[in-house]
Amino acid sequence: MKFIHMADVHLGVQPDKGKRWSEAREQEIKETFVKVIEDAEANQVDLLLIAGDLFHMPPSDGMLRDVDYMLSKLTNTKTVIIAGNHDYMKPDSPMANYRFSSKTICLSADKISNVYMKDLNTCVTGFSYSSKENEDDIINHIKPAKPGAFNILLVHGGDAKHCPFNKKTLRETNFDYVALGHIHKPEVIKENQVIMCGALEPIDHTDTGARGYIYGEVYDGIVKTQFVPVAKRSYLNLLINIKPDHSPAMILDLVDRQIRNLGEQNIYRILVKGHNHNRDVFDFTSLTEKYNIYEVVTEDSQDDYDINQIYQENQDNLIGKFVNQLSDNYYNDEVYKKAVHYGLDVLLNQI
Ligand SMILES: [Mn+2]
Repeated sequence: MKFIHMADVHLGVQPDKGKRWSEAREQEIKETFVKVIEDAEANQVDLLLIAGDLFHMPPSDGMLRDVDYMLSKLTNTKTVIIAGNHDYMKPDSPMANYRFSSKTICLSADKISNVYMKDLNTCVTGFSYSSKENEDDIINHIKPAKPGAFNILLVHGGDAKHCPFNKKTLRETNFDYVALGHIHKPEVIKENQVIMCGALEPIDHTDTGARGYIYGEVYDGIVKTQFVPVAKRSYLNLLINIKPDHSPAMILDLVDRQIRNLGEQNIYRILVKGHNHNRDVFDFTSLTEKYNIYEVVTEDSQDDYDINQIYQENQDNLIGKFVNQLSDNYYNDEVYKKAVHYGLDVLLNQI
């Protein structure tokens, strides 16, 4: 039995509203979803598991018809979906009443149910959300429904307000595979058995790193899984540490080079850290026009000097004498404060 496990596709989301890549991202998320369906077809996968938040909001009939049409291209694959906290399913919602023409089953809301596929001797147990939150620790208590079959648990959750679970309990599960969704960062909780697959595409700048889906194969009850990165872009944090001999032009060149190395398609946060010795002004406008830069965060550590500690450690030398002479007015006069910082920049860097 071959399966694909994905989650948190968030169809319909427009990430980073107002940024120039925002609309392209909405489209890319759809394209990547289609890519997974193509992969499933190419590999003649038996089962496609979608562990919640396929849609960014409760889907309309039109959105469901679109997805149903895409899934109907699968000749060999059955799809099992649950609704998550974003695409939750109220009893009167289009999703609760939709009849799929593809081989797709959406598990019902709130009450645990299961679907047994005789040809695959596989049973999927799980439930959909009917509202934005579900604080039950239900996951810790669900048991496999079909002894002798390959039992899969399909669940959306993992924080206090969304089906909290205990990782230790999950590691001792009697399910043969636990397909988790909700947390956008992928995590293998137990190798080949309990996996948070992560979002299919990153949705915001906190979703750093590679994203994709889990591909699994089961032979004689033994599961082997692998992460398949398919996201078209990543969010990356670029940490730039300023050194005393850096100039603004050098820093800009360095960032430019790093972005070209890491991929111009990616979306960057530039974090400029360290002590800005020369009080340089960094203007990233030229790079912001050229690349996808979410934001530039400059954190000058010029106030990091601990004057008391520096004095204690340097009482016998020039640094201690210097601090001592100017310390009386350090906290109440900005000019003195600056003078001490400029002086320490020079003195401390000579040691
Ligand atoms: Mn979610």
